[in-house]
Amino acid sequence: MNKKIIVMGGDGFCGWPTSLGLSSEGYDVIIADNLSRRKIDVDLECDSLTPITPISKRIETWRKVSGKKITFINIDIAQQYSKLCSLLQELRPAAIVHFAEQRSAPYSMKSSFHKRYTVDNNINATHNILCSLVETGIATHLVHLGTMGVYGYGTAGMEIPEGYLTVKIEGKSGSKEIEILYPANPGSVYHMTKTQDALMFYYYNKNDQLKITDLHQGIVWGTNTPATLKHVDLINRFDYDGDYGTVLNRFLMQAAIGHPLTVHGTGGQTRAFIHIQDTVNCIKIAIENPPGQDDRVQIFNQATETHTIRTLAEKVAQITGAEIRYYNNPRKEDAENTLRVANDKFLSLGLNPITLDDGLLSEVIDISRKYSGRCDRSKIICTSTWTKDIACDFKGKEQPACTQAK
Ligand code: NAD
Ligand code: USQ
Repeated sequence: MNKKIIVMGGDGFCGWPTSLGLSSEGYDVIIADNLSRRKIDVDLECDSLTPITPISKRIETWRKVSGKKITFINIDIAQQYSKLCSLLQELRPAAIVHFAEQRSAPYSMKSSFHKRYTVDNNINATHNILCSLVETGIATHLVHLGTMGVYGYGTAGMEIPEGYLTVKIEGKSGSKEIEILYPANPGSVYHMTKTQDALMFYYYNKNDQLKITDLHQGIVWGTNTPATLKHVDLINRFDYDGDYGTVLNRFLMQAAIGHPLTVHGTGGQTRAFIHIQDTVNCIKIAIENPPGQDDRVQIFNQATETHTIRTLAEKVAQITGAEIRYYNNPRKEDAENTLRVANDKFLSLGLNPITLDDGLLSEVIDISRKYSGRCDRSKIICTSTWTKDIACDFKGKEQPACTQAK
């Protein structure tokens, strides 16, 4: 059986623990990454809170502790098309896991440079993979990391289905029901690239019968997995800065270093979450359950629970005694929304979700405390605003603006 998997973006926050997880399970893992995320840290004058080691050291340490080999290939998927084709032709992997995109919404909104880079990088990367699969003609299953954000964060008034929506079309000669891709509603340039990815998957599946699974993932929290805990040199990255840090990990880290929790707006935004170990579990499940030859794009919602940002802040404050502060929202997003997400497919395939109540919040706090000396407090506030007229708020308030007005 072909156990070869190329993990594109395998040096990143989700990609590294996934690579180790798959390697532990006996897959032959090849990481393809251009290390752009590390270079962006240099540009932003910021760094992972955890001290991540160079990719060569990561791989060598993994070989020593597990006895397993991971190969690293430095390639820019968005730019080096011929190299990509040669790689696929030579390796003929059973699956490609595609993490290799610029994944921060705030980074994608910083300036026209950042908007254009995100579009160029993400759309070219995805299109190059699709095009190279057609050109080489290899029968590889593409597993892509998409986002819950493709559905938009308004109140849908229904449970968000897994990718497709049944709609009834009323015409003069009668009505009929069809299934369409759930209407795209991106909330940032980054999220827009993910909605474009979905359209490219739809097309290449229809035209070339490519086997594709698109995982609409929620916000990932946590840092370590059993594999990254095997040695300190395998530690996963931990982003805490205003561009790349995601909300729950940021709150846990802020509490650990005595910074107020930075709630945007009223904190009434509801979002979907998943622990990093469940990301790894879901990807293994997706690899092992490819769509059939003539199936349409398979879409799974990869999220295990939903919470408002305010609830998360209150939960973290309750555990740690941290102060909560409410900041003018740097983003253009609904102040409040409800969100219900179907995730039956992963549950039916055996996912046993890790939730916030499973005690792993304190693990993230402990890691944050351990590495608090590496934190640059000046990088915590989000300074990337969705439009030029939104002012940065460095101070926040004790109560959200709407509560104060009452
Ligand atoms: P990350 O930035 O930590 O990792 C992405 C990796 O891809 C990096 O190692 C980077 O160097 C590499 N990369 C980017 N462009 C590349 C290119 N052109 N060629 C080769 N390598 C390239 O991001 P992450 O948090 O691990 O996210 C991985 C994927 O999962 C992204 O596509 C993201 O949209 C999706 N996702 C992440 C989250 C989350 O909360 N982190 C949630 C939902 C979806
Ligand atoms: N937020 C705060 N305070 C903070 C940081 C964020 O209130 O200090 C709020 C934001 O305004 C937003 C929510 O928390 O309403 C989520 O923000 P986030 O930065 O945690 O997540 P987001 O920008 O949506 O992006 C992250 C990943 C992205 C992935 C997405 C999944 O960076 O790659 O696609 O989560 S989802 O949100 O489901 O679309």
